[in-house]
Amino acid sequence: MPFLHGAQPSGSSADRPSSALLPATSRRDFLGASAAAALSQRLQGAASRPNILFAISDDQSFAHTGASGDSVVRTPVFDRIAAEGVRFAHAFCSSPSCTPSRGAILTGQDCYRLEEGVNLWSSLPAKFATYPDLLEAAGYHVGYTRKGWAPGSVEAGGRSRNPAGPRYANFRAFHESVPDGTPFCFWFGSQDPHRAYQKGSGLESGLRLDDVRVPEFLPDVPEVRSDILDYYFEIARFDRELGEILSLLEEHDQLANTIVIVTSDNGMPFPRAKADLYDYGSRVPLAVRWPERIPAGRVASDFVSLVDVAPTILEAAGLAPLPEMTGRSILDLLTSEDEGRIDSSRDHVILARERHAPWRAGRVGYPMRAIRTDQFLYIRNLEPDRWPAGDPPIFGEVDPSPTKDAMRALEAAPGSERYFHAAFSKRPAEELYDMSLGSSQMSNVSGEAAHAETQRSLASRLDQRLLATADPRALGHPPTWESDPHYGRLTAEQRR
Ligand SMILES: [Ca+2]
Repeated sequence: MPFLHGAQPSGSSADRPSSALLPATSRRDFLGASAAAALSQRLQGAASRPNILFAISDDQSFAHTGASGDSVVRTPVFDRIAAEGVRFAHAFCSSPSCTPSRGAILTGQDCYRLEEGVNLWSSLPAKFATYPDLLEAAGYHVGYTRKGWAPGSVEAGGRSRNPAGPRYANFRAFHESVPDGTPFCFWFGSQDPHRAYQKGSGLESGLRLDDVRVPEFLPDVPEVRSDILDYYFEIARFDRELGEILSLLEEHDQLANTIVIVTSDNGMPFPRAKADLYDYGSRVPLAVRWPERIPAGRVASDFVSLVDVAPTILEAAGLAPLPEMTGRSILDLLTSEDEGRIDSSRDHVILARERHAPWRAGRVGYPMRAIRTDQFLYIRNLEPDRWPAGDPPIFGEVDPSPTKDAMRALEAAPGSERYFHAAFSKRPAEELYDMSLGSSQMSNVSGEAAHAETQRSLASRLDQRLLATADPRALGHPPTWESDPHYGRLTAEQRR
C-alpha cells in the first residue's frame, strides 16, 4: 500500500488529542513551567532549526542494505542517504526487542533504566521524558505514523498519547498540518520487515534463491533462502515508502534542512537473531543525511547505540540533552570531515535484554547483559537455568517461521543439529566470541585459558558501565516487573 496516500485504515483526527490542549498537557508531564519558559526564551532568535525525519524499520539487521554490501536486497533510498550523508557500520540497539528498543530511542536512556519499559508489551512511565515531547515544548510540530513506541499500553504509563507523539494517517497528512515557519519532527515507523510474511513474495518479486547469502548461524536450505527473500521483499517496501517521503520533501524544497535518520529497532526475525544479543539481533543499519551540516559519503566505524539518537536530535535542534540521558550525542561525528573511528572513546556498546514474549513458566524473562567491542562480544546470562528462546517445545520467543520449522527438522540431523542447539538450547552463564576467529559468533570461547584475561577485562568494563548507568540488577535491586504487567493478549499456556 502506498505510504503517502492513506495507508492507515482510520484517519488521524479521531486519534489525535486536541492540538490546543496537547502541548500544555504534555509539557506538564515532564517539564516545570519555568523550565519550559526558559527553553522558549533560549530559542528565541535561534537560527533556522532543522526538521527531523526519523525512519525506523521493524526487525532489520545491519547487514541487509545495499550500502553495507548486500547485493540482493533492494535499498536504493537507504543507499542514497548513506552516500549523501554518513553510514554507521557499528550501530546497535539498546535491546533487541521492539518495546525496550523504542523506549530507549525515545528517552535517550539505556533500556534497563526504564523500569517495566524494559519489557515487551509493557508501559513507558510518563516520568521518562521523550525527545518528541521535549521538541514540542521548544516549538517543534511533532507526529508519527504507524508503529511508534510499541507494543504496550500508552495509558498504563500515565500518558495521553504515544511517546512518539500525536498519530497521523501518513506523512502527507502530517506535513499538511505543519504551520508555516515551524520546524517539524516526524517518526515514520514502518511495520516492515516484521513477520508474518507472505510466503514466496520475495521469489515472486524477482529475487533469486541462488543469490542469497545465508548467515552462518542458519542452515543453508531452500526454505531458509526463500524465507530470507520474503524478509528482503519487506525491507524493499520500507525503503520505497521512505523514498516517497523524501520526494515530498524535495517537492517542497525542504530536504536540505531536514535531518534524515534511518535505522531499525532490532535485527532480523530469525532464530539466534531478533531477541538475542548476537550481532544479527542487536546490530542495526544506521545512516544520517543533513546536507547543510553533514559532509557526504562517509562511513564511520564508531560504536554508537540508538540510545544516542535522542541527545543527538536535541542537540541538533539547539537543546541540551537531559541529565538522565545515558546516550551521548553523535552530532560531532555527523558534522566531522573524518571517516573510520572518529572518536576513539567510542570503542564499545552495552546491550541488554529482559522479557521478550512471555513463553516461560511464570512468564519470566531471560535477563542478559553484554558488551560488544571491535573484536569481542561478551554476554552474561543472568538466569542460565532458563531457556533462552522460551520453554520447549514451543520456544516462543522466536517468531514462528519456515526457518524455525527447518531448524526443528534438523534437531537430530548429524552435522546440522548445531543450528538448532545454538538457537534453542540452554546456554552457559557467560559467552565470549572472538570475531578475529570468524564473524558467525557460533564458537563460544568463554573459559578458555587463552582468553581469560580478555574475559576478566570485558566483565569488569561491563560491570562498570552498568553501575555507572544504575542498572537495577547491577545495583542489587532485582526487578519487581519481571513477569507482570503484560498488556498483550496471553494464551492459556502463557498464563501459567
Ligand atoms: Ca522490532
